[in-house]
Amino acid sequence: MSTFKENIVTILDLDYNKTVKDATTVELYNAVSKAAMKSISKDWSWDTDKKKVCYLSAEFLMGRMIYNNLLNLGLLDQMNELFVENGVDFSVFEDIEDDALGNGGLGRLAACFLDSAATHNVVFNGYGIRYKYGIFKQYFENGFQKETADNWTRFGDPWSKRVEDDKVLIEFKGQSVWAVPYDSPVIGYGAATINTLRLWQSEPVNVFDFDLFNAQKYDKSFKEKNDAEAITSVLYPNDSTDAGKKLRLKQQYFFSSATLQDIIKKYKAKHGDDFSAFSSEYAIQLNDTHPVVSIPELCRLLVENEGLTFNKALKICKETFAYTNHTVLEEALEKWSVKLFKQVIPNVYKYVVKINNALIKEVKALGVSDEDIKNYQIIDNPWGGDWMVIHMARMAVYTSYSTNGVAQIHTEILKADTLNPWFKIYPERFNNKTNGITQRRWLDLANMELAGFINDKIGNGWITNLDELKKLEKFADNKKVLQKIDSIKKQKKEQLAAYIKEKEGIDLDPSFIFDIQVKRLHEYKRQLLNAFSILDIYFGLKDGRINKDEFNPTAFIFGAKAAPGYLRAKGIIKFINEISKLIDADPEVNDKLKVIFVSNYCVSYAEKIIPAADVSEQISTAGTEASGTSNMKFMLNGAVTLGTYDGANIEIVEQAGEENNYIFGARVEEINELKENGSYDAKAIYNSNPRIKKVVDTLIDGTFSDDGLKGENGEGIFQELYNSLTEGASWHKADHYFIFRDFESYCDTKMQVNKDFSDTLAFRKKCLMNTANAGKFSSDRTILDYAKEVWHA
Ligand code: NBG
Repeated sequence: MSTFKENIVTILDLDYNKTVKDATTVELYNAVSKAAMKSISKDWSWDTDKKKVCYLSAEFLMGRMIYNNLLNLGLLDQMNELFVENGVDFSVFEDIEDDALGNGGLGRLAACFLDSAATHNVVFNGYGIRYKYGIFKQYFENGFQKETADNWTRFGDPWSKRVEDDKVLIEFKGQSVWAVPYDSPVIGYGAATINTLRLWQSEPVNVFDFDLFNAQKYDKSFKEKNDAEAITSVLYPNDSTDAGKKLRLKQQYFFSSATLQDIIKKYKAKHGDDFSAFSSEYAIQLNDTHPVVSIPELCRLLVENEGLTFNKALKICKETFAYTNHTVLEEALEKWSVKLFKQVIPNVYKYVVKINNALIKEVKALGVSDEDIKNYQIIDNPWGGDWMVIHMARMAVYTSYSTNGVAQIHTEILKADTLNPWFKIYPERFNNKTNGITQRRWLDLANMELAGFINDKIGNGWITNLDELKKLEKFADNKKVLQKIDSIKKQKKEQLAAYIKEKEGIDLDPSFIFDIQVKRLHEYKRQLLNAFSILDIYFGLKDGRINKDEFNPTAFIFGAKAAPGYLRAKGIIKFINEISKLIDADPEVNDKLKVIFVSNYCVSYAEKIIPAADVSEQISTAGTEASGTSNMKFMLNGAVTLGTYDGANIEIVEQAGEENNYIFGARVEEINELKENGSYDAKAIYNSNPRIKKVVDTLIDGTFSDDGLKGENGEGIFQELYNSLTEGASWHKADHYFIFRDFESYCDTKMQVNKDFSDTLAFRKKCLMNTANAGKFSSDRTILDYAKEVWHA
């Protein structure tokens, strides 16, 4: 049999008539990927007797697949050999593949889960949407975020195969489309198990109307095709209008229905019409509320196509579905307008009504009073009048056997607050599964230098059992080891500086502290607080409050995309870019401070940024960040966390020790109290604290210009940000996210980090303690917990 290397050479020859030496990068990429696909073809199948977990998610943020797949297949060395023989650089594919089909932590979590499940032999298949354009590409113009479409398949898509035979019909009111699956292999480490990521693409039933075309009505002749393709054209289409909302609902129904039809078909091939084994054969995990329309859809399919009674169908749903909640933010808990729902999928709405009726009967029997029923109703009018909505989270909790949060504090908040009425009647359904990340991508691949060093010291068992890292603790006081860790960090910082120079054209001095905040841009994540603290340091250095000679030069690095319609988030990006400009132009401080907002932050960028961090900024208002997962990646790569007691930060500090991290700010209890008793007076703090006033006033005192970027009501965006902090807005009180409350303790703690950095080895000891205690945050642990406690797989 020919080897992987030989196959690459053959494919290049057959497909392109080229050799490794003269092939273009794209040709090489396609040949290597195809050869790898060939090597797994006989081990990759859906067939298994084990329990199958179906993970339904609107996002899968896979990142570049080629290196990871080759690593897991054990083929990376062969490729490298071939490349060395032919003078090709190992990292040639860095600019080839993009990571498009997700937005943030929720999508990246799904990708880490796929990797962990396949590595630990859990049958776990992902189902989602094959968007034509994934998340937009971001660039800056005069400090403003601009967006362009990301056509991620422009280099081809060698890691997937179209499965024509498995296409299914999806019916909306007045529109039918094909859902056509594209399957990608998910290869466990050591090729333990090969699972599947199945992404559905929407296609027309009739590609083209010949009669209309003949009649020279060209646009109309393609209408059906365009309407069908629109469904899977973009990730999270702008939903500020009804048309946008409709499209999102269509997307959700599209991939939910396609997936369920697929599962039923596979089930029936084995069991015929007897559905009694369905829930012991399949578990369906709903990743947030986006796929929750699956619940009434499964009822509908079982009743209308399979002839089950509604009660039987409902019972199967309750035994099959499990739901993960990823947010407590009110605006992110999806509620669909009944009117819209009925316009798009009236057939499914009928089952929502039936489920709602069953629910009311059931909770009444449990003793819920008529008055309290309103806290449970799936179909409800929360704003009064006849503006009826469907609460997707409520439907998910009712019609499933498990509801989980993604970090301990988050699960506690769900139980005590967000979903409290449900916890009261179904306490046994609630459980916590703290998120995790895969160490294969986030350490072994992203930081080969550190990984190699760890292997030398404690062996490589950590690659599939991250708890092994604990063995590093015995080196915590070993000077040589700490020096080595410091030099590896420097190397990663130099690499990042070189990359930033190449990508952004910006100079970055690797001897600076790298203080990094990378995540989606959102007010609750408080990038604005970080920006204010930088200004506070800036003014402090200028007026002598901070001693310039004692201050360790620091680079503050940001990466974030703002949702295209989220004006304040875009304003914050502009603000940070303005700060960067101010500092660069000021010779009094520019040898001490640097602010960089990298463009188009994505998985591949994260793989470069995270290993280079000294400080990980995790500064959300306590009680708002469900978990966070970048915090875990930073920890694993030996950065200290500068953070609030929020999300998984709490567990990180619990594992690695408070003395090795930097915690500041109000705890969730305090925030809740401030909210409840209405005693928080942001304006008063602003007026009485000159440091706060000084940095906040830069929004309006002419220090910076927003260059005409407008806010919600047509005022300048900096003015609007200022108002939101000092006055509030129609939908919230002043300083909604308690920036002023935490400002001073944040700045003080940041200065403490800066001071501690002077003692290099003491600082690297903290870093090492973080790496050594990151075991809990492997997604291997998370997946095995789900498998045992939720899926019984
Ligand atoms: C996000 C949370 C993060 C969390 C990820 C993964 C959504 C709706 N939620 O805190 O904001 O880490 O989910 O669980 O994207």
